[in-house]
Amino acid sequence: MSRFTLPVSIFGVPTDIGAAHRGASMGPEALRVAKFAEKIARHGVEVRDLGDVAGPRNPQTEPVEGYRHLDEVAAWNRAVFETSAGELAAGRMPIMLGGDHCLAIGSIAAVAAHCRARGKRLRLLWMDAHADFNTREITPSGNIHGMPVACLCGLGPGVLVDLGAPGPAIRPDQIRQIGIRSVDRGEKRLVKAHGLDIYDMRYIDEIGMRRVMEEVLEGIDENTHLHVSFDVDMLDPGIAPGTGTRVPGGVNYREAQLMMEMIADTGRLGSLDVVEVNPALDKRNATARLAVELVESLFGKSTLMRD
Ligand code: EXY
Ligand code: MN
Ligand code: MN
Ligand code: MN
Repeated sequence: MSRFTLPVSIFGVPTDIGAAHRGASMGPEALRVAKFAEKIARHGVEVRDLGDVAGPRNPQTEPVEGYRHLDEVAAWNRAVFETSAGELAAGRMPIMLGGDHCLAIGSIAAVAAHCRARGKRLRLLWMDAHADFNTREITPSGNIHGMPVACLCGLGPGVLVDLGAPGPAIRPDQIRQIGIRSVDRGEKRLVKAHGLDIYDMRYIDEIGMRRVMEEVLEGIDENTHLHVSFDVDMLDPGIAPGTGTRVPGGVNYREAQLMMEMIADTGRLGSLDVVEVNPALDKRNATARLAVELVESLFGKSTLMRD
């Protein structure tokens, strides 16, 4: 039986509104085809699929004052916020199936508000090839999926920063970024200025994933809510080709499994995003299937050997 007491609610967010490549809008269905809900349920968790939230179509327009599709991104994120907040209030664990990574602004703003109201400590594990810490002044693309961490830390437009409550949803010291290997020039300066804790691929190579995860999970206690924001481009493109922003030299299969297993061991997972699965770029749904397998490990799949 699972050690997790929280029942799970999954919901899809079928949009690529914050991304450069079209196709992440099909991510929720690809994950469902890979039996996301059914496979988690095997680990003794009560799972409900709420279906998809709705939002505006992708107008595919050029950036305006540094942001592409800002109004549409805000509308989708409001819908994500409402859904996540509702499930958290009902005592359930929200799992967002993206969609692109801009949607984590809404899901994490909801988690931050929930933690503040209950006096819980929030720790955000940001699994990604990218730091996602651009602002309109420094973005090379205007794509808002390159900006969610900055927005959550208060650097961004009011419609996104103030989504849950006025001001930043989270402080940099609550965040750990893992798998990073592509950071833009201006973005590098900004992450340093804000003291983000980045476990990049070089650090993972040098000290190994076990020690990285020990550091990442250090200080977690029974009052901690862990939010995992899993951008599948953290994974090496050789095992996860189905994503729009592939960067060579990513996390390998066993490293990824170990990350999930060590998080499962804490028993503190409170909410999850699985984003940037793009079936249009995938091979036989391999990336969605791998994502589901990794999420199974987050729910204790591989702990059987140790019981
Ligand atoms: N840093 C680049 C940009 O801001 O355009 C690429 C961002 C890709 C973001 C993907 C979702 O993690
Ligand atoms: Mn990302
Ligand atoms: Mn990424
Ligand atoms: Mn560090």
